[in-house]
Amino acid sequence: MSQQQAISLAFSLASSSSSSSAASSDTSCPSSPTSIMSAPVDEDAYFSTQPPPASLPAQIEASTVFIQRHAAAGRRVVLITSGGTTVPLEKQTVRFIDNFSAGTRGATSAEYFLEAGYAVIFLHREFSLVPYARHFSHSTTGSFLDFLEEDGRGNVRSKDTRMGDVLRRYTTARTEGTLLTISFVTITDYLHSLRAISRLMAPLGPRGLLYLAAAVSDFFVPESRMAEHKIQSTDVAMPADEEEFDNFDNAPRVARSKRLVIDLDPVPKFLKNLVDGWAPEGMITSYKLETDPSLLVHKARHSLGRYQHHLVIGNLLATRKWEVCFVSPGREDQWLRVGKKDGSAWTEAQVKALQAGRVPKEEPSGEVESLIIPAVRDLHDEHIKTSQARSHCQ
Ligand code: 9Z3
Repeated sequence: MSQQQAISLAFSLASSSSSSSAASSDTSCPSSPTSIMSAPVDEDAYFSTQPPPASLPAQIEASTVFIQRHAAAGRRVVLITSGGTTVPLEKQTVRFIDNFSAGTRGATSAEYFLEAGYAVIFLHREFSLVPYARHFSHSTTGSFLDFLEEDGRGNVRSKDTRMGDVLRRYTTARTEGTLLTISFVTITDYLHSLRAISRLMAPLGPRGLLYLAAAVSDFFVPESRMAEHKIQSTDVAMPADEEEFDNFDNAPRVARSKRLVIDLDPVPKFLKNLVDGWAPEGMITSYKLETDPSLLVHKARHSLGRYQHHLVIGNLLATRKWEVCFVSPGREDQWLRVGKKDGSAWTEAQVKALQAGRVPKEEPSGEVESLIIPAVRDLHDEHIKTSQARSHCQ
C-alpha cells in the first residue's frame, strides 16, 4: 500500500467514527476552545529538507491497519513516544548528540495503558526500554540470562517469580494485537513518524490520545550542513608552528584545527502543528522535563499556554520516579506521588525535599505510572464527553 493510499484509507475511517460518537453525545453544550496563538511553524520548510526514515511507508501501513482495526472495535488508541532522540553530526553517522531517556517512562506507561483497555502505538528510540521486556533487559549489573536456569538437559526455566505474570500480559497483548511498536533514532526520524502517525490518528477524533514522553532534542544539524563522512580529528595537515590558536573562551591552548565547534539550528516547535493540524480533536499530553525545581511548574504552564493542548506532566530529572505534577487548563496543579515503602505518609518536609529535587534514600514503593495513567484516562474521559457535547451542539 502506498503512503497516499494509507492516508486516504484512514480518512475514510474519520467519517464513520465521528458519526457514531455524535450519536451518543450528552446534552450540555460547552463553548469551543479559543486559540490565540500565532500560526504554526512552516512544516514544508522542515519536512521537505530533512529526509524521512526509509521505514516510513511501512510504519504508515502498519499504523493504518492497526488504527482502523481498533477504531472498528471501539477501542481507544494512544500514541506513546518514548526514549531520547539523537542529533547526528555526520550523514554516515559515527558521532551524534543524544537526549537523556532510558525509555522507562514510556515503556512503563504503555503497560498501564494496555491494562486500561487502550490499543498502544509505541513510538520509541531503537534499543531503549520496551513494554514487558523492560523488567528483564538493560541490567547494569548482569544480563537477562541471570533470570533463567537450565536443568542440565537443555530445559530452561525462569528463576524469577515475576516472569510468569509478565509473560502472560505480554502474550495477551501479542494475541490481541493491542501493541504496535515502531522505532526511531534521530530527531528527524522522530518528527517524520510523529507527524505521519498522528495524522493517521486524526480520524479517531477525541478517542485518540497522544502521550509524548520522548526526550526530544531542541537543536539539530540541518541536512544541508551535515558532513557526509566522519569528522576528522587528527589528519588536518598543518605544521605545528602554524596552528591557529583561539583562546577567546578561556579554553586551554588547543589549536582551533583540533577543536570541534558544533553549530546547531533550533528544531521548529511542532507541538502547535500537532494541536491545530495533525490530530486536532485528539487529547494531547506532553511531558516537561526540568532539573531546576524552581522552574518546573512555571515552564509546564508556559508550555500549556503556548501550545494550547490539554495536559502537561511536569517532572524533575532527579525525582521523576517518585512524583510528577499535572498541569492542565482551568485546574489546580496536581502532584501525584508514590507512597513510601513502609506505608507511612510523606511528611511535609519530605514533600518539600522531593519538590526541591532531592532524591529520597529509599526506592519508590511502586511505579508512579500506576497513578499517572488512571489520572490521564479520567481526563481523556472528560475530553471525549466535552467533544461529544460540542459536536452535538453544532
Ligand atoms: C520526560 O520528561 C520523561 O518523563 C523522561 C523519562 C525523559 C524524564 P526515562 O525514560 O525518562 O524514564 O529515563 N520526557 C519529556 C522530555 C522532553 O524533552 N520534553 C520537552 C521539554 O521538556 C518537551 S517535548 O521541553
